[in-house]
Amino acid sequence: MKKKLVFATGNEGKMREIREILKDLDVDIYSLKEAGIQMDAEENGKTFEENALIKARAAAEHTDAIVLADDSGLEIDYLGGEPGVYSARYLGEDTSYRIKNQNLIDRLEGVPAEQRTARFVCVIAAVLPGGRVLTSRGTIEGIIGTEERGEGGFGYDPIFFLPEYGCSTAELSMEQKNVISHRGKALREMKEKLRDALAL
Ligand code: ITT
Repeated sequence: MKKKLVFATGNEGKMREIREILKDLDVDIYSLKEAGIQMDAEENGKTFEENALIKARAAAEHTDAIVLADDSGLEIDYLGGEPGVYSARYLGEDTSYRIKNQNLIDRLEGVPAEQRTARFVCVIAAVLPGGRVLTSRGTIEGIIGTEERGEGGFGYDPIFFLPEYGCSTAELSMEQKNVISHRGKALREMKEKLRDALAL
């Protein structure tokens, strides 16, 4: 029988990407909702690593499955790394990304392209049955655009511009984004670690 893997996220945009990236791993993948787990982990860590582990450990209390969690965000150099670990909570958790994205564009008004550098960061934490912990990290570099572009992806994707591709990450297909994204990189590294640790 296939092993069960629960991915501890309530973000559906992330979950779509995760399913695609992990589809060749020999496990049955469940979101928190599908696993019937209700949790409200307080993400009070100062780093992506700490928060990913907080989420994974909180979910692991409810299941014997392999548990993974993703903590990710956007770091804008000109803003001293903001919104960083606060990316989901920036301007309020329920504020639309139209508003969040426009606010960041406004804060960078008049700033030249070479100073608009930014990166998406993704840290994945795994808690294995028995309690062993694994982590992996991926980043993608880009610049903050001067307007929203594209309908794909989620969150800050419409303002995250990739100069070498001439488009934002919201203008890529999910498959294209997964090949180069922070989440794609972190999850492919995690896949190898899980294969080694659990002979998957
Ligand atoms: P979970 O904690 O339930 O997984 P969340 O959305 O609260 O969901 P995070 O705390 O990790 O997750 O916050 C990540 C935020 O960073 C996310 O809500 C987006 O605003 C942003 N983000 C992360 N990856 C992104 C991506 O690939 N594209 C666009 N925005 C991204």
